[in-house]
Amino acid sequence: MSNSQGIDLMLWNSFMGKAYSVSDCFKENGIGILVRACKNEGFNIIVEDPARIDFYTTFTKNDLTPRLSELSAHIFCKGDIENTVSLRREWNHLQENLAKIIKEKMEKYIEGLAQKICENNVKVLGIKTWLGDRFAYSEKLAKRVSELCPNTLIIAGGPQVNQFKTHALEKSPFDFCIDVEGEITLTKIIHTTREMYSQGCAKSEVIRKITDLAETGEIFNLIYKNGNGKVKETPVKRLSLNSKPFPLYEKEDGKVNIAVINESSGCYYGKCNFCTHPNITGKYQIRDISITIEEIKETIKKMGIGLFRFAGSTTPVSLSGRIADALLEESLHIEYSMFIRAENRARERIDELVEVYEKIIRSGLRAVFLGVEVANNDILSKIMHKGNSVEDVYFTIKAIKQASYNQRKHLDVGISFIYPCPIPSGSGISHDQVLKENLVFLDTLKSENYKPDSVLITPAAPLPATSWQIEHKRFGFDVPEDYLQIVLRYEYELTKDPSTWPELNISLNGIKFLNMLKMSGLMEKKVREMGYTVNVTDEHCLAARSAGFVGQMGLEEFKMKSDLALLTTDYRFLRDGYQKINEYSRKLAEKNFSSTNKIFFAEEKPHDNKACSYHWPGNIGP
Ligand code: B12
Ligand code: SF4
Repeated sequence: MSNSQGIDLMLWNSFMGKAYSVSDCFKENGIGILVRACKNEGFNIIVEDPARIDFYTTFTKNDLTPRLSELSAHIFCKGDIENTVSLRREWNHLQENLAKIIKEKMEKYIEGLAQKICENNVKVLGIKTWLGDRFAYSEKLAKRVSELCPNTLIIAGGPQVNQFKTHALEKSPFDFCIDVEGEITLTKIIHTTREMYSQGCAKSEVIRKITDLAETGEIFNLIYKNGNGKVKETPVKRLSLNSKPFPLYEKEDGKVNIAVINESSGCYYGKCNFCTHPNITGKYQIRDISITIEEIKETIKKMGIGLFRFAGSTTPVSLSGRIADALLEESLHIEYSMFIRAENRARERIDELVEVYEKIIRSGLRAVFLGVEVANNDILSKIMHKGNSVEDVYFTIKAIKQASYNQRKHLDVGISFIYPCPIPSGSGISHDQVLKENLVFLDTLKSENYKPDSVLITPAAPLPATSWQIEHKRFGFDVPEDYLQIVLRYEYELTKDPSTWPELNISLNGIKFLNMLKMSGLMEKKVREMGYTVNVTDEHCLAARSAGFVGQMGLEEFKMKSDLALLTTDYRFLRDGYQKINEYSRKLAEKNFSSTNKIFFAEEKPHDNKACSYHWPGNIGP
């Protein structure tokens, strides 16, 4: 059967039946970029992106929600100690039932989606894969589509493929995976598929043709199975960040109006033994500042968005300082957050750092997130290979906080620790000592009035292609044979008590994973007792502040209510919060449309969504 009519591509943002994190519904720049690239090629495409609060609300609606909300108020808010044991039992029971309900809904959803793919005669199904259950459901959809519509080519890409590379195809029912970025390879495959289907070829011939292209080195970034079923990957070629298309967003798409900007990609350091980011993003790149500013301006002007998140894994102060210069020069009003890394020689450079950060804050920076990992120099250098000392981290945090005080503008600093972590052999350092040093570090910052706004703690785990994974024995990890296949589908929910997480059959120096989780939980408890807020990232801070939650109490309230919304599936708090964020983002954007501002265009009124709905970017559906 040939497949020459119909939709060229359906792009599905994989989903697991309910919201996972507050940031799920932010604008999707990765999909937006692929949509732009496909539209430029003239393809007929459909985007299925369930990460929208309205969709979540109707999809997840179930009879357990009211009772879960009631229970959560007793267990988590009122601290109803007397009844907590029995209430918790009921809570856990309902959570199990909820999981079953969600699973049934997902099965129906997958079936419906597969039917839709058939009815629309979709030539290529592209899946943006994420971790855990979302990966497992991506596989389920792929399997069902290949049964129902054997002529649809199934291609997976996105963060989970970027992280697991060939392992993502080894035991999965996709036809191909695309590594790192999809613009070139995906469009090439769609062209080939279109052409071959128009000549009446079958999918098996298309697969053979693409495999031949891979074997002869004519297609990059492709993960495929050769004639013997062996999974291979062609060399990875990256587009220069400057030539990457701007994302094409649908106007009223029900997403949260915080837009991601590719000011850089990856990490300029990229040598930490535990970190998977360099593997996910490939070679580090900085984009020309003029292009970054152009994208920000377009997003303000055409989408009415004033809130941004930088995509780089660590934006160095040398880059953010120059971006700030350009933002200030153009008098752009935006607010944004980003990942950073402690600056080297921060003690000697403290005055310079305070000065640059003051400027960056004036340009709109409102939240940063950085890894401390551990407050012990021996471990930082020998185990983490972090390239920073504890002193660097301390003085970087101090500089940022001081700059924020000087500017009288609040900036949230989130930091993360890995505890428990591997320890250099023969060093005599104990986990208790590490815990103590971490707490002393936090206590010092607090007593000197440089207290970070949030602390995130996770246990060590060897992630794919990191030194911790490749040389796991050297670092004291014991992992099962099929470890990467297990982690590929491992589902954990940060909002849930780690003791309810599924067992991961790994250990660190004989400490089983569940006990490692308990150790992280202990550090978390102690950090809370010191008066710290825990487990909030920069993007969550940006969201909380934009939704009107101020001070530490405000952040705590936002965190607790959003966690409860995720746990109970009663999404009213998220829906209200997102509305406030969108309003705030729009107001920020409007500030740029005063008659004196350079990006003001008299003929357009971008703040009036209805008035300009015929403008860019239009609809992305076929
Ligand atoms: C910005 C960001 C987001 C944004 C924007 C989404 C985005 N673009 O991915 C928001 C805030 C929405 C987000 C949310 C989440 N994120 Co996030 N995010 C990032 C961050 C910082 C940058 C991503 C980025 O902008 N990359 C640039 C864009 C252009 O790349 P891209 O989206 O991957 O898309 C390209 C390719 O992957 C490929 N591609 C993508 N999809 C597809 C599909 C097909 C078919 C093909 C062929 C190719 C392809 O082509 C695209 C264009 O070049 C990264 C860390 C980092 N520095 O990389 C984490 C990261 C990707 N996020 C991560 C996670 C875990 C999440 C969340 C699950 C929750 C969380 N924060 O913990 C949610 C899930 C969202 C959802 N819908 O369910 C993990 C991913 C781990 C994993 N293996 O899944 C990362 C790596 C951070 C980390 N923990 O280390 N995130
Ligand atoms: S942990 Fe941070 S500094 Fe280290 S390689 Fe990863 S992104 Fe870069």
